[in-house]
Amino acid sequence: MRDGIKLHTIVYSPKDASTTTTYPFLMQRTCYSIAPYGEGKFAGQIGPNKFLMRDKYIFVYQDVRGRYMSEGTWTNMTPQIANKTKSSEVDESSDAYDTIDWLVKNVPNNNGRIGQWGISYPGFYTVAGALSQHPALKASSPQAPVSDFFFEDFHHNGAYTQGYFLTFPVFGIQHDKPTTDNWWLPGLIQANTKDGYQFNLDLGPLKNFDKYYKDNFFWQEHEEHPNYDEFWKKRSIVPHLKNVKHAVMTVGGWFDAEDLYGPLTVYKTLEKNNPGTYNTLVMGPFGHGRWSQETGHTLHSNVYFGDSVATFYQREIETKFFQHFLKGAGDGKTGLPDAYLFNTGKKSWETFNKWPAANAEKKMLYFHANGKLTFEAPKEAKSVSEYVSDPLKPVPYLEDNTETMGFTPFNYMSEDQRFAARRTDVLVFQTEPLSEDITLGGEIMAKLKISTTGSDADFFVKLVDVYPGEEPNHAYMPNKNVTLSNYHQMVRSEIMRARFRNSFEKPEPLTPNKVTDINFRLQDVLHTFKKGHRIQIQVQSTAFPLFDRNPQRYIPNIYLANEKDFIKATHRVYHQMDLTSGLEISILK
Ligand code: PG9
Repeated sequence: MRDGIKLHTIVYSPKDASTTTTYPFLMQRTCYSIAPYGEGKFAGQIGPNKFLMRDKYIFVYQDVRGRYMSEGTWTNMTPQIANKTKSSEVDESSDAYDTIDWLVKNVPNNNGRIGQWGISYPGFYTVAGALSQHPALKASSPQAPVSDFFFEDFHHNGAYTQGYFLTFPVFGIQHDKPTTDNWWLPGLIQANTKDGYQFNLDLGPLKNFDKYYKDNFFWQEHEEHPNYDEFWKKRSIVPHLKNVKHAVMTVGGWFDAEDLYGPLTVYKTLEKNNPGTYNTLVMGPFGHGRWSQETGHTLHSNVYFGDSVATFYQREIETKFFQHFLKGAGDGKTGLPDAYLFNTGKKSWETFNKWPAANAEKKMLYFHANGKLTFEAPKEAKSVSEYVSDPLKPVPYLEDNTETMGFTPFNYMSEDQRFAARRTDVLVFQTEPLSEDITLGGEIMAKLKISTTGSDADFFVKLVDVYPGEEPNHAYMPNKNVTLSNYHQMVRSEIMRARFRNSFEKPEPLTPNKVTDINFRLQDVLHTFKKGHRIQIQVQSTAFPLFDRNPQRYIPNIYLANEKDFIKATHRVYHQMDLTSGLEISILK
């Protein structure tokens, strides 16, 4: 690299490459190792999918700075340097530029064009690489890209994603020299339970993680930066998404529990800042990165979406994108739409010439007394729902315990929510069975009027598709203890930590018993609620251990809160004429 650091890079060249048979590059840069290392050692599959592998490219894999066999110092979400002038000023864009330049000039029989792709953290490196401005870079596909750790992965709207508690060794221990080994393994928490709810509840306040992570620099950085300060802001790639001239296809999964904010934000920001640049979005019925793995019957948790959906994406969308820009005319006439999105209710692909769709109509779904939900504003003078939230008995974020000691959450994004609907600390508002299909397509805003006896609170809002009682099970139910009759399918959810309601940089306590606006965005959806189904919205104040518990008494830094700081509080949600609450949704006719 320009600062002298060497990044370990593996190049797989087709055997028949020659001066008359040249190939483009397809590159992935990653923090997760490019094993297997060494001459003659080969991965089972190379490239984004088997179609591109068979179609033959020069596939390139690189350990990013500070990871595995590469030199240098690791930092999470390498801060992007906008105007680099000195060779000592390096970031993932400059490392990508220097790598591309070396490849084009030193790898024989290339056709002078390079594409890049990556899922999740590699998706972030793809976005950063897209900002490199290297003339040989013709196509980038950031997939489930991490864009900003304060709004996805480790935090959602400032609430800490406690479901990530096992991952800190991977990201918070420097390697002392290039290595092919997983140097961070000894740092992993060895728990003697599979029940993550109990493990985290027994652990108590977040400060008790210090017994595992006191030497983990990424955990310390969480403790030191509870608000959206310079530390997190400079690690967001979103403000830099300008002057992108080559083709970008951003890919995500509607049920991605890790990076959903990223793909949607990257696509929309590129669209806004780079008019005229080929910029498209693909969103499938997938969990994190599962569009890269064909499973035959395509399910997420208990929901079945059809067969070979990942193969369709790989063959008809991803392969065509790269072929066009790396081997073909490269004029943008790919035949692919601006937005290729899977409708998770109709269970079929739909195409749009822009997203959010031009014909989306914003409408308010209002909460009402007795748990009703309608498109009409409430007329009552006084109407409120309340619940007692107890951080010592938090609402589980899902009923199935098996994923709570996993590295990251997964199933909850479409999991059955009826267990929560039956709790007294969860508010439920739902429509009558629909007389016709209603398609929600686009952005969603939660608009709540609340008050609380405490001085801080979290509001976790869930958009749920309630199936009719006669809904039959499909043929591939992964869990024999679940019936789709009256299934409360999670469609979308998001948390808002009330202290950040006016500013993520400057948190403010709530004034006890004072009516306060809590407005926040849930990530986009494309979901048809079918005739006979109900639209349901749930509101709760804990979702554990997906998110850390709010003490509900304002503490400047929750990472340093003590047991005694956690208090029960009564939260009220107003649904009356002058104080309405509900979801602003986008309806597609
Ligand atoms: N975005 C994913 C992730 C990041 C950090 C911790 C855990 C997961 C990913 O890179 O897979």
